Amino acid sequence: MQLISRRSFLTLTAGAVAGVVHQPAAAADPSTPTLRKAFANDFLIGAALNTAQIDGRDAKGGALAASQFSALTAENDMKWQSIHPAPDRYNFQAADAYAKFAGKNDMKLIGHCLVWHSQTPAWVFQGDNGQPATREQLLKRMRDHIHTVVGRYKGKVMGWDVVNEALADGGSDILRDSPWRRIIGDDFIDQAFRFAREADPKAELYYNDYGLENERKRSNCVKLLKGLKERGVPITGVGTQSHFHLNSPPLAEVEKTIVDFAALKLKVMVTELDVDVLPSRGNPGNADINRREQGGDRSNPYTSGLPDDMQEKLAKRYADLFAIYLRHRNSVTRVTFWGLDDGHSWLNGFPVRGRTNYPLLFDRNLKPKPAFTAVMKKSIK
Ligand code: 9MR
Repeated sequence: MQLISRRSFLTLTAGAVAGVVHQPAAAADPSTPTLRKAFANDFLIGAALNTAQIDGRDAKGGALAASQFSALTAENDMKWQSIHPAPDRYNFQAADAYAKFAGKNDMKLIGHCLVWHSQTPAWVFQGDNGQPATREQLLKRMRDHIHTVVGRYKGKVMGWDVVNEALADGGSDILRDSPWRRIIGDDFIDQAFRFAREADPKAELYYNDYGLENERKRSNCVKLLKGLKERGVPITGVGTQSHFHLNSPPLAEVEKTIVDFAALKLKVMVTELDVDVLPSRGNPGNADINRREQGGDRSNPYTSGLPDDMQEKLAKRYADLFAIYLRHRNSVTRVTFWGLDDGHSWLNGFPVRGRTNYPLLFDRNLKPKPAFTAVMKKSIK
């Protein structure tokens, strides 16, 4: 871990850090404490970014991201529907811009994601004469897609979320009912990893999912991953998305999740970290994008700002989480936030549309929040 003297840390006022965002990335003051420097000897520290942040339209956001983070994930632009919208049409413009941005700013690029039940166009699963695709047709499509996309970014993408969210949230089956599974069979996961390995012999290959702090889902995940390893499927790591709330999941479950996966001799990554501070009706931890909750009078209480006591609760939650990540720094290879700042979080629209949420370390003006300071403090030995 990089040592930051207590004195230099204490001069880290909100203003000092905010100054970074008004500079182009390259001009950021090298002595300004940043997340990427603070955790440089522990794990990569990343953020999911959007197109405007990396192509120059949101220059302030881009500069903040480049100065603070050592890894980036495209929040949406490398998903199947974005990068391969029609059978014979790939759209690499945005993804190429991420690769360029990562190279220019010395950041590791994470590929998200290759095989997912969501954000995949309907044609992928369609066969001839209005019938569903056959197993052979869909395997060929999967292989072509993986070879084309992974092949293009060989040497540029450090690791791929090869299969995303294949586990069921309930019921008796381990795997989710998805068109991938229905058409190909349970081995669609093995096949995806093998195609990815063919396409890039060196990239890290991950299984990525949410809600793994839930004991049942975690033990199903352990079974799935053990099976992959036993069959010689080329998997390098597991991503625990970590879409959390202030009080759930319990810290003990967060820690157990890391320990259980590390025991499988897999790299463990926190891939989509955020902390929802708004009231929830139930199902916390279920990040299934298709889930919706009704709003109500009390569902959106902080439209004009997050009160100090809530800022402190969020800061404490993040400090507790980073204490765990640091305890397991030998197994945790990356911690990525799902978004750069509160204004750009998916949690403003999920599971209730149109709310004002505060789940990240930077506020809507890109200023560091008390949670940022709390996380930075954890890095001081
Ligand atoms: O944050 C993403 C949001 O902007 C998209 O609308 C949504 C659907 O593509 O996906 C969100 O990201 C998801 C990620 O890709 C997979 N894990 C859950 C994330 C939050 O839904």
